[in-house]
Amino acid sequence: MATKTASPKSSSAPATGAFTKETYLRWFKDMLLMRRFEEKTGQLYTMQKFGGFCHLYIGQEAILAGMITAIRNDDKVITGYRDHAHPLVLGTPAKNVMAELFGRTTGTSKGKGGSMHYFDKARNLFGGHGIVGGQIGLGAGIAFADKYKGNDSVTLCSMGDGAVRQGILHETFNMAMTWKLPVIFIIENNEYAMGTSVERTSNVHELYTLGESYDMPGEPVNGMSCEAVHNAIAKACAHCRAGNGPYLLEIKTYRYRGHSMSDPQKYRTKEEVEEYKQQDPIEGVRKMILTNKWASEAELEKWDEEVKKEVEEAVKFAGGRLSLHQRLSNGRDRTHAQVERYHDRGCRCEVEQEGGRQGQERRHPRRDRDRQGHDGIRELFGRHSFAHRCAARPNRPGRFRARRFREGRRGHHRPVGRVRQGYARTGRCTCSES
Ligand SMILES: Cc1ncc(C[n+]2csc(CCOP(=O)(O)OP(=O)(O)O)c2C)c(N)n1
Ligand SMILES: [Mg+2]
Repeated sequence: MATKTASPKSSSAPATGAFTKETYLRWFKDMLLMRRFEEKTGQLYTMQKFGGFCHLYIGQEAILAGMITAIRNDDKVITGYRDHAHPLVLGTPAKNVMAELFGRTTGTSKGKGGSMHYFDKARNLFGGHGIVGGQIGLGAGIAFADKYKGNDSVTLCSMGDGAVRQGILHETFNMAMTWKLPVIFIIENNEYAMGTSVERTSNVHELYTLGESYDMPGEPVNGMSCEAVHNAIAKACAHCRAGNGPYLLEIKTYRYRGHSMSDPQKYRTKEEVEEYKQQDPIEGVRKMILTNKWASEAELEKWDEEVKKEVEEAVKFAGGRLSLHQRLSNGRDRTHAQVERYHDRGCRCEVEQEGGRQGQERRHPRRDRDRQGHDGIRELFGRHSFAHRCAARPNRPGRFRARRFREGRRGHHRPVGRVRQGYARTGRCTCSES
């Protein structure tokens, strides 16, 4: 099979203007790979095949397709946690991207990063960051390093519309302009930060104007059009490479899926989502290809099948029996679902882990489920236990129980020893979505 991972960045940035057949075909194939990969990812997550968080990029693909044809190999990319599509478009093989989700050592971050922390040094991808806005300062730092070393590469630092409300944006804009750093700040404005619309967070809704008080040039871009994105990024790159300092792009886009997989999407209507789907960038590029007879309907179908096969192969490569680490994350994820009502009230939760012998991972699924209580949520893995507690009720630490199971005859697990009961110690919060 002619499996095709997204082609790497071009060695020199093409000029703006009319686009060739090759560019359209590339946009089509790149976006198809991102879309099919994420559709599969969503499915696997729902089937609890992997744990952690899962934020899909579906609907926003034109941003990356347009970006990749406008930048050079040595340009750097950094983004937030909605990052599965970034390594794909930069040329990381789909199987390694999938393996990362499954917590495999063959993943791009050796399975330790998961959905929100993709890194690929060889392809100049600097993450994947779970802290909203965390990448803004880091992006400027990468650009500073390039300027210091005398390179003329540019850093593309993407963030969501929610991230622009973080204080770090203003400090970074100020420094980046003062030092004329070669960085393009890309606001991927998909209209919502979780369930909060742009209108509800500030009276400034045109986010590209946020750079004005620092004299940073900025412009809005249609994020459903690869052509518009390519032109805007090519122009911004030229500005940065000429030593003029940073550039701000507000790319107006939309995510078809919820914020993450557990989002009931009560903050928007189905009609609104449908309206954006009518402008789907993949459909737009498909029409362009067919109208110009650059490929036949059958060829487009064939490419789609090839991409689906590539994704299936990636799943096979990454799949199999889940590791202990992965099962632990799955467990943690279930407990996250249970404490979500606390998140809704603006609380933070703490996750504690009480040590145990790593090898003793006997598990009794039914008891596991039964023991997930209201406040102290238990996950039993032999002597390995997890407990959550809500910071809004600091005087009431989450209770946990740990109980060891020994494998009995006919493979049954039966409890051994006394039920240990205690109070969880305060631990580090591992919930980056809290
Ligand atoms: C510093 C910080 N505050 C809050 C959160 C919780 N959080 C996770 S995603 C998110 C919304 C961010 O939305 P946006 O920047 O628009 O990105 P999008 O999800 O739309 O791509 C929030 C508030 C966090 N991860 N980090
Ligand atoms: Mg957003």
